[in-house]
Amino acid sequence: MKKFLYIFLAIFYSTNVFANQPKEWQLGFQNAASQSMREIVNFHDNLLLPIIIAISVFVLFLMIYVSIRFRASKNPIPSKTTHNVTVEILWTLIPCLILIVLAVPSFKILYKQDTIPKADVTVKAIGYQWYWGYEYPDENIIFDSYMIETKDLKENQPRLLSVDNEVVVPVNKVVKVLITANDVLHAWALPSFGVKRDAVPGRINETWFKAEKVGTYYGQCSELCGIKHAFMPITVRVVSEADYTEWLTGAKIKFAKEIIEEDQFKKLASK
Ligand SMILES: [Cu+2]
Repeated sequence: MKKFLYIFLAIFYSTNVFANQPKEWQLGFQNAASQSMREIVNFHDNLLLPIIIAISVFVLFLMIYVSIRFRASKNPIPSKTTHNVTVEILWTLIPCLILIVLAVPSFKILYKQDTIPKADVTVKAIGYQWYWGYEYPDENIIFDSYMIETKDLKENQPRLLSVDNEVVVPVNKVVKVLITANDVLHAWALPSFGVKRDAVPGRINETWFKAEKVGTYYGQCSELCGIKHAFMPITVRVVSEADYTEWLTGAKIKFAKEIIEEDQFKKLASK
């Protein structure tokens, strides 16, 4: 009994413990950190879920009703009714109307996500078996991002979600993500931003997000890509504009894509 009480409490009080990563006994979505995710959650919680619950309850009621009302013991001679025009029109029309009611806001959200605003930062994510590689095409930065093994985890680093080199982006800026893969299909997914796109070899998909809160956000590869599919997490650190500029300066040296000339190196280092 005590165990159930703990589970119950965990479900209802765990919301604020870890804002940006999955939590134990989680039922709903992760907390939204972008406008698009807020719209997705709103659509799901306030429209989709009530309709689904209403349909399920209604069907359950009908099943219980017919089981009792038309049970064999009370109806020794079964009815021969096969058609009822009114009922048939209703059970065709009502589901159609429900679908239209769902489709309109759903497509609205979908198309809004599909239109990429002018990007402030562009990041290219490349899926490999089994880690992610990142490039900042405008900044001459390239690096690989491997999961940290459980034994090497530091405090506050969630298991199976932390990586050695995180993607760093500025807060409240449009980040365009170009997604591709080098070997097999992967998918770049970050629940808090409402972002999920397939990484297809030989093709570049794109998506975007605008993170509204500073923090660390965790995602995972979401396309079954082989034996270590579960071990190629995605970590995005959203930082202030100033911190981002500082990170860029260091990263341009540490993760330089092309070899930098000595005087250029000095120029960068002196910044
Ligand atoms: Cu993968």
